[in-house]
Amino acid sequence: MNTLPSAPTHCCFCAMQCAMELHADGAVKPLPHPINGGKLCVLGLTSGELLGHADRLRTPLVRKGGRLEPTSWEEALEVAVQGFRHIAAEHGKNANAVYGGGSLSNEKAYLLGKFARLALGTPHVDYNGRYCMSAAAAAQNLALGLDRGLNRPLADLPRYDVILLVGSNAAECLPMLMPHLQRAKEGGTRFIVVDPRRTTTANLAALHLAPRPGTDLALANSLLYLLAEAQQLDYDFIAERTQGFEEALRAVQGCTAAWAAEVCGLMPREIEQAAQLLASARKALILTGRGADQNARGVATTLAFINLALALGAEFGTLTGQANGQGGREMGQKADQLPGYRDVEDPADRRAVARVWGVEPEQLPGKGYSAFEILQAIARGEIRGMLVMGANPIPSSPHSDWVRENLARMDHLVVIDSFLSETARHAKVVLPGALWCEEDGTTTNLEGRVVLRRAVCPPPKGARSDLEILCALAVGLGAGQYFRYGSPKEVYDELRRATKGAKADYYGITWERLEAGEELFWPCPSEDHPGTPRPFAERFAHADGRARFIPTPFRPSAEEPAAPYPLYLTTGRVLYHYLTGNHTRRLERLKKKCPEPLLEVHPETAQRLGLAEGDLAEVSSQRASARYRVKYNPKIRPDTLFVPFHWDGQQAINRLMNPVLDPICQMPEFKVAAVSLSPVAQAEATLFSNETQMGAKGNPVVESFFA
Ligand SMILES: Nc1nc2c(c(=O)[nH]1)N[C@H]1C(S)=C(S)[C@@H](COP(=O)(O)OP(=O)(O)OC[C@H]3O[C@@H](n4cnc5c(=O)[nH]c(N)nc54)[C@H](O)[C@@H]3O)O[C@H]1N2
Ligand SMILES: Nc1nc2c(c(=O)[nH]1)N[C@H]1C(S)=C(S)[C@@H](COP(=O)(O)OP(=O)(O)OC[C@H]3O[C@@H](n4cnc5c(=O)[nH]c(N)nc54)[C@H](O)[C@@H]3O)O[C@H]1N2
Ligand code: SF4
Ligand SMILES: [Mo]
Repeated sequence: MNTLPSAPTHCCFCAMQCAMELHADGAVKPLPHPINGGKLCVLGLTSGELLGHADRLRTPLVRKGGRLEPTSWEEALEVAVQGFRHIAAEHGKNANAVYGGGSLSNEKAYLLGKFARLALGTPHVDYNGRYCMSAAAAAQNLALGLDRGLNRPLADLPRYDVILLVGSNAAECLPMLMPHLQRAKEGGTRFIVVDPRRTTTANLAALHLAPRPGTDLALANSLLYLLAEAQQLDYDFIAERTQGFEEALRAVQGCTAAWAAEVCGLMPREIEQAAQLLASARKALILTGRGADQNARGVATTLAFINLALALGAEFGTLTGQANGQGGREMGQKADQLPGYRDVEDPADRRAVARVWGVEPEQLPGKGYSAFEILQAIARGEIRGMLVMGANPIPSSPHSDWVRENLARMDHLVVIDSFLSETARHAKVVLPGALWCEEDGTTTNLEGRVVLRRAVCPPPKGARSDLEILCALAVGLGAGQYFRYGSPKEVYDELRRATKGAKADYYGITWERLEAGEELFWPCPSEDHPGTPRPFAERFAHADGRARFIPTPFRPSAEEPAAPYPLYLTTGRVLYHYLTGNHTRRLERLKKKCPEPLLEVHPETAQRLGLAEGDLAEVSSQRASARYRVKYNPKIRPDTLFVPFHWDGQQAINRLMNPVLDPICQMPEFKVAAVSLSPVAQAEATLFSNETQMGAKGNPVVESFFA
């Protein structure tokens, strides 16, 4: 491993992938770079504190007599391997599964997919991106022929004179995107922001619409209808670059402003104003975030906004969230995909990957279950063993009490993580892995730009690099011949070859070009190719070069508020914490800023129920109840509550969420549930916690080795 006392790298948190210099002592300095212009947000600035953190896992753990006990690497790997072997022998290879993550580098994601298919021989490999980008990814694939997120460089943003931002709180979630958006605004771009809350991001907006959660589809359909009625579409663009317009238009007939206003809880005038603003644009851009796609109609909703963009001759992009959310979904850790976005059921794609892996195509399993379907198969007893790497599915999945029960009960759960996550607490084997800066690697940011993260130090004594761990497990499973690598670069070189000629072609993006600081966007088919910053500039990625309109008739949410659950609950993020908080809840600076999840509620709603700011309130859905301190937010819809999902234990908001899935991409409905709200008597006010697994305190199992 090539390590230095300090190294140029990129942040471990969001999909911006800001450039930074990291020192082995944890000091962080922003680097000048087109992504972040020499600045970092508070998460990036704090990230170095993960290095040398006291809670770091420094020895493998194996469950003995119900407790996780420290043990040797030899024993832990043996127990991990024997568990998978035993399950395969008793119940078949398909009874094992792999659950990956979008924080993993391209090399780790690639090797994890290969591990599932060749070492475990199971089709069931999927990842947390299923909960994140899968709706927008599926929609872009269907409509544009390719999913490459934002599909343009950040520097292009000021080119648009109107930007419609749907369900994205960039100010807290992609903080370093804000300077790009601000620059656009200063140059005259007018923003329309669609969010049930008037967030800091919405301060950009010339027009803010606050629809009911889960109703964006009705809004998009109505905007298309109104603009078509007013003959304000780009008919040349529709004729030259698309197909299927007439049918899509038929599907929105009757979607008047009055109808959409009724469905969305808006004023007809607000929808008409949005239509007029869009019509006034020479060039508009529509961008979607998780507010638009994390619901059981996420694909249809994203498609409806793509239809709108195509009809206007405007452009469309979606904002990826996780550090390597983009690369992570291209490298073959998805149930239906092989590296390079290859189709696991397409014979030519299978042959291409099998050739690089040195196996027969028949050896590659077919399509497996998606993330939540894996959890359902565990509940049925069909899947009995699982390797988790780069995810924390207990707190991040809907109906999480049910998920926890099933994972705790399964025969064999193995987790590779650098900190003991909620999921790891229920494992049979925990293997201490590396942080992002302890192993060289590449990621692909929200623009589709590939960046190189250099290791600044090796993993601490007792922990190992994730790549090394996967290779050791593969050896134990009898597949060692396919897992011989001397460095992350060797994995990357194989990955380039496996994606050669595929949609997400990395072949021309060599490690050396990245080291030399070249700005490279995939696809990049050869070493002298400049890469593709704007894949749809000339043609879309379908064989005929045309984008597809796809009809998107409106469907309501699975759960609508009605007595005894009269309010909407929606969920999302705050600036100071990241996803399930397994990293950020351990960082003092961030914890101090934001020690617990707050329930955002409109003051009118709160006062009607006798709730003052800071009071403890109970939120209940059909599935569970949880208690939070009340935060007045006069900028949220009075019929809607908002709770961030970064915490665990009793305050894990996913205990309440509805596990209904989008039929096309299997995205859960994270943005809509029907709930009730009530005050909690003072006497009961201490009966909750959000920190079941943090640190050594109060956890007898880990005290022995965290001391
Ligand atoms: N600080 C921080 N940054 C992060 C993350 C983090 O956890 N913390 N996570 C990263 C990841 S993985 C992701 S995917 C991104 C997510 O980034 P965003 O998509 O910006 O994040 P969210 O907060 O989930 O949702 C965005 C907004 O959607 C709104 N919303 C809720 N329901 C609806 C709805 O039905 N319709 C509409 N239009 N809006 C709705 C919420 O009020 C919220 O303001 O952030 C990334 N960056
Ligand atoms: N209610 C609700 N639920 C949601 C969402 C929401 O908006 N609302 N958003 C969803 C979204 S967008 C997402 S992306 C998911 C995220 O869901 P999860 O992926 O399940 O949550 P993370 O916190 O990202 O878990 C990552 C784990 O991997 C570990 N890790 C990080 N990097 C590495 C690495 O390089 N190697 C190894 N071995 N481990 C690593 C971390 O320590 C952490 O424990 O949550 C989803 N769940
Ligand atoms: S914007 Fe994202 S990538 Fe940049 S420093 Fe903040 S969390 Fe890290
Ligand atoms: Mo995400």
